[in-house]
Amino acid sequence: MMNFDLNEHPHRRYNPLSGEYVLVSPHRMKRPWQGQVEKKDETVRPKYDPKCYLCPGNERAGGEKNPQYESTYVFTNDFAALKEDVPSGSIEKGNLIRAQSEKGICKVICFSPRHDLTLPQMETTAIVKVIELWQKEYEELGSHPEINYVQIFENKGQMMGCSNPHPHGQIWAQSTVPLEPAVVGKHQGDYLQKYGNSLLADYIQLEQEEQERIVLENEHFITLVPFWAVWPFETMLISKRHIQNILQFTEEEKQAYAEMLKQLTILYDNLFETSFPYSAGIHQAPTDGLEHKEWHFHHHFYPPLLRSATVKKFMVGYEMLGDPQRDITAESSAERLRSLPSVHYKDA
Ligand code: H2U
Repeated sequence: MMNFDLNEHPHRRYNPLSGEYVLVSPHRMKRPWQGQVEKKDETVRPKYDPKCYLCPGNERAGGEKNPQYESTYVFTNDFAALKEDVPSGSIEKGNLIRAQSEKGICKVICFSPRHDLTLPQMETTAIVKVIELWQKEYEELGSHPEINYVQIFENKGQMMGCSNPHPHGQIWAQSTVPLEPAVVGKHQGDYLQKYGNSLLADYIQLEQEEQERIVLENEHFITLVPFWAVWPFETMLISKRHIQNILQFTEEEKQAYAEMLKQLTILYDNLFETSFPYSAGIHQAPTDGLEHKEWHFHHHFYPPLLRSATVKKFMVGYEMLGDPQRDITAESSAERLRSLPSVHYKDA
């Protein structure tokens, strides 16, 4: 009988943050690359678009006018999914029908006044301003007595349902901790209690020993394709220091975080020479007033692309009914990302 080999044989990988599994089928894609590569995306967008609802000075759908902002700009979402003025209440019928009202605040953050830029093309100093706005919003929203969790995220690209190419992200803050962070918090808590250490601090150490899945590393942060990644080029950017939230960054860490966000998004754009779509977001401690020592700051990137600028991975069939599945291994994806040029293809 042959020995089990992660690069040869179908296997299930465990995600210690979520408790879920991913089915990996490396035999279906032994070579790191099989698909076509699209031509470079040479689309040029204007610096200012008079029809864009996020550009400075323009009117939004709700009738309000954006100021002539010069770096970042935040406003309350005109079509907010969560609202503050919701009556408290719940409905229960039998053992099976249950609902409870949910209070919250949704905001939109413009990363830059420039309509034509995205994070990889912005200066690091401008990305620092975005981080500072994330900090301000996490603190302010989190200080509301009825806001117990603040989700900062970015949907980039039409493929991810993003309605406007102007560089922007969103924040949804609410009274309940939603399922993903609740589960991740629980697993980090169980780990801390059992082993006396941060789950992600121990994981970083393992990855540094193995040197197989690391994509980028600087003094304060590490970006890797997690062993249990589901999306073909999924990554996690993790703070080396065991901190619970974005407010605990030192000035140096803030700078290093901005640099890594820029470097990572350049690699992504260079992979298929296109403005790389993704959903990305920060997972950090709830804002319910408790200490949450178990939490370790990290930023997820979930990009849908698989083979080229247009061919994405579908989460269908077995994946909707069984477990998520991938062919290309996390190790091959990390190797591909690592080997890409560090200069954006549009500047090369
Ligand atoms: P996307 O990043 O998913 O495209 O979302 C943009 C958000 O901007 C979306 O949530 C909001 C939408 O509700 N929006 C406004 O708040 N005002 C507008 O004038 C248009 C869009």
